[in-house]
Amino acid sequence: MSLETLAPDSKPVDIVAALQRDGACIVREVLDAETLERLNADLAPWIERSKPGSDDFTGRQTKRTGALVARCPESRPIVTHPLILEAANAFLDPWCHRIQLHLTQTIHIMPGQGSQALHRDRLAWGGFIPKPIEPQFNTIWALTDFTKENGATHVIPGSQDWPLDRNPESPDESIQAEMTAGSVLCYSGTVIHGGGQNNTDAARLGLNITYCLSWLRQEENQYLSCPPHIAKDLDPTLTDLLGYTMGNYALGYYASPEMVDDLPDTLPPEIALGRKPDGIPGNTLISNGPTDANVDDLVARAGTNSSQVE
Ligand SMILES: O=C(O)CCC(=O)C(=O)O
Ligand SMILES: [Fe+2]
Repeated sequence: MSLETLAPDSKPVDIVAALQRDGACIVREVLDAETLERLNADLAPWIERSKPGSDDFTGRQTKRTGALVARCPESRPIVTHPLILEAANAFLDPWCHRIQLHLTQTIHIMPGQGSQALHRDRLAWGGFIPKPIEPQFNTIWALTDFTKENGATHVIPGSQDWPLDRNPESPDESIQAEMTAGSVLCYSGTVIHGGGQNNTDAARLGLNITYCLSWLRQEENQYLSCPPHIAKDLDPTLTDLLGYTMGNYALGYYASPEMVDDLPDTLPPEIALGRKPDGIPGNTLISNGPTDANVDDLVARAGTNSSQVE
């Protein structure tokens, strides 16, 4: 049993192949030292002020910090990292038109924290998603080195193929994702894994960024963690991932909170951010509603005038 470690110049298809085979893989040294330093400096004040978890699963000696897209500009290029985003899109493509951001969270495992219960992240949806559908593509970026001693993530390669009700018989069935800072562990929503025990006197810091099918509810509510007044200044690649775009024909439109005469009540979310929708092929909601000709007018009336963007 092993976890494949890919080189930094690997292709998205290599990650997808490893995830399909093992449920997880490491891509080593994706972030250079300078990027890592900037990222850690941006995150540190937020982690500093975060409280440890209040139950055993989140970890009473573990600090979790979210809303990273809104709070930490340095996290944004990590969320949209081309290698990872392409791999996530390719991996989840069989089950959706689009993917979206599921959560952003630093996981700061402090000295004395025990192992997290092994689990599958897809249980966030309560076990209702049929087994053949893979809902999720996950990453944990190592922001400190991940070692056996400091709590490197445990993974059971191959467990994505087990029946969903099969649990590991012993923690020894797992292996740990040991990797240097700047490397990233990629894993599916179905593979069994969990945070490790920290036996050292320094914290283990991971940046957990996960993606899911755009027709599922997000674990971290991105419309609240990154509301329109912040999202409107972000890159469209990022705002599409947050969910400010149609997820499918008829999925994700909004109506202006005030009734505005002659305004379609099926507005694509981009209008609330003050910009044109990208649209998705065949989306007649968009083509029947705001067209290129009237989109500026719509943005003026429904977007920036809306209380959602104030
Ligand atoms: O911190 C880790 O290594 C894993 C955390 C995890 O799997 C979770 O919180 O769902
Ligand atoms: Fe997890």
